[in-house]
Amino acid sequence: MPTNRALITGVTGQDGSYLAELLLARGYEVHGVIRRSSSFNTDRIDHLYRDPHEPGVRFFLHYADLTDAAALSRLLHRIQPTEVYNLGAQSHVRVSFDQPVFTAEINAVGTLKLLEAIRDVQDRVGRPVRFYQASSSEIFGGTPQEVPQRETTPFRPRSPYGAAKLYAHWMTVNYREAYGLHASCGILFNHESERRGETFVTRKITRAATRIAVGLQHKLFLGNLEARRDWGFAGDYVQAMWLMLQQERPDDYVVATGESHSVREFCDRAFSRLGLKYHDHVEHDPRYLRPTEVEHLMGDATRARTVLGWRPSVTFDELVDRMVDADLALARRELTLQQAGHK
Ligand code: NAP
Ligand code: F7E
Repeated sequence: MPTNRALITGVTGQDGSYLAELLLARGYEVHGVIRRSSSFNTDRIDHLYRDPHEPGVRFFLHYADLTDAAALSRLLHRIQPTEVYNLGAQSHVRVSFDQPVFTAEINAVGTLKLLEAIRDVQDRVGRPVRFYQASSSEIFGGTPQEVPQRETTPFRPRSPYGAAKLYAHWMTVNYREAYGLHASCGILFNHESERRGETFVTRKITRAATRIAVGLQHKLFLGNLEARRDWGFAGDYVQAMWLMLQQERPDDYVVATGESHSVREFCDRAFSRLGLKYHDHVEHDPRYLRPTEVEHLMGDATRARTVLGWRPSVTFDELVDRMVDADLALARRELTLQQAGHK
């Protein structure tokens, strides 16, 4: 019987899938929250899933939702996890301007519902539950901007997403101070991978550039090319999440590479790897602009480095290259299927 039992909300997402892999490799029993969907939404974790009737299975999935306090509470009482990672969210900043109330209900109040359920189960069972909150560099927002941003930088979110994440951040800090919960916030800067959702700018670029390279499309429409982000590799960032919960004392940590690049630079690198020039294919579409933009995010992860011993292992160029290479394989497969009349 594993002594470490983790519950992950958002297990079907980019980070959830890498975190589940990490925890399983470390011998944990892992429980993931999934949402009911009319189509399959478990692509990123299918390789981890085994029939629960088989012996030795340590990965389990449960239906619940961050808006459903009763289901969260029931799940916590049933599983009695030693660690809870709250990664579930409406995570798209642009979409949060279209659905601000929905975003707040999941990202802000959903986190509060989970914190309340943890407080309750901890009191009843008498065993501590360690909690990780997926905070975001979007809580810094900006204007006037302090660059680089660190744990002491003032928060000034510029989107409904950022504001909802800031509420969840402060509630996590409050539960730590008010109830002694071992609760930590990872203020993570942008992190990407070949598993990144296809409407975030990095993946949108690598998907389009590779489809253009094999002749499946010709143009890519983007918004603000001058925004700068601190882009790291998601596989590195889930290590930092785990390390936070292994500390004797809970705290909040910036997790970042310390380097920033513009969206234009990302396009340049991605298209160049394919022997293309981005300005021959990229066009502007104002629909992808945000009512309020965060112009420059770059993190100072000194605390994570000194206390957790955490360091990023993938450079910007390596990140772009691995995403392009993975998407090129997908684009080639798509082309083959199309040529065989399957699409
Ligand atoms: P993601 O790929 O968009 O995954 C989000 C996850 O949340 C998915 O599993 C999604 O389920 C789930 N979810 C959405 N609504 C939910 C609800 N109402 N109840 C339960 N689960 C729900 O996001 P990610 O990139 O892995 O990011 C993980 C977390 O870190 C998020 O909280 C995000 O806001 C935060 N964050 C991300 C970054 C980044 O650069 N990636 C940086 C800072 C912070 P479905 O698959 O069913 O949609
Ligand atoms: O945009 C610009 C856009 O949507 C990055 C989430 O994981 O990281 C992510 O939020 C930049 C912005 O990520 C397009 O205006 C230009 O300046 O890839 P993104 P994000 O908004 O930084 C933070 C840390 C999180 O916490 C979030 O969950 O790229 N941009 N043209 C575009 N962005 C998109 N999506 N699409 C475009 O066409």
